[in-house]
Amino acid sequence: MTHIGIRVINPNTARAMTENIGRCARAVAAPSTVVTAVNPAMGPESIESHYDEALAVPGLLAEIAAGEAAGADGYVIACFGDPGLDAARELASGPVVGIAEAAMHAATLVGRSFSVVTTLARTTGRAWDLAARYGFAGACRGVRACDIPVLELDDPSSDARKVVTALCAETVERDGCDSIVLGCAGMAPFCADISRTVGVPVIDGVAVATKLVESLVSLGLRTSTRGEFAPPGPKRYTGLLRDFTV
Ligand code: 2AL
Repeated sequence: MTHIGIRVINPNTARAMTENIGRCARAVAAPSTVVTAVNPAMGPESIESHYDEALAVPGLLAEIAAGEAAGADGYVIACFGDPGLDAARELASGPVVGIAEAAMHAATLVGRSFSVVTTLARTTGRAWDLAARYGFAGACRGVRACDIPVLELDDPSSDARKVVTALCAETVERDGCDSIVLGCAGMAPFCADISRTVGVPVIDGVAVATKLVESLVSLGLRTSTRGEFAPPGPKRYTGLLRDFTV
């Protein structure tokens, strides 16, 4: 059997978070799948605003280009805002799946409704936008914020795991949702613990996106290049972005 190479891209520059994301992806990948977890060399250390998200995208696209050069079969964008997803699809020859779209699709396969539990309150608008974009606004019962910054999720001295678990349990009660979608890649290591506590499916987009990319690659399915997702045309890029000329 041939190996499937999946590049899981954490679009922030926090290396420890990238390692955790890689572990969670490898835990669900088939034995014959090779997961390479990477993060950009430039950009924000965490993505918690529209500004962070916009400035994370060039580094993310550089990682897609590096993956193409290395022969990657597919990609996961491991940040819940799904930053740069459409642009990544224009560059990549294999499938690209964002963790928010993966998790929301999975949620609607295992129940009628879901709520998202995310980090800072300021990111809740983005989660609602993505639910609408993917056609799941009617299934999304709520988006709740724990107000823990992304990098604190990764800090073993923080009580983040307890706080997020409690918020997930409270959200199931308050929203009456059939499942919980974890709204940050930094919550991926909490998924099994939270599942045991809350009594409804808890969905980590890193795991689902990894399995979806693996499935799409094994089915021979890749992003259509017929229209919108055709490779971008040649064009001069200047200044700091001069290396992004395709
Ligand atoms: C995220 C995420 O998944 N990674 C990151 O840096 N920020 N999402 C979020 N809602 O804060």
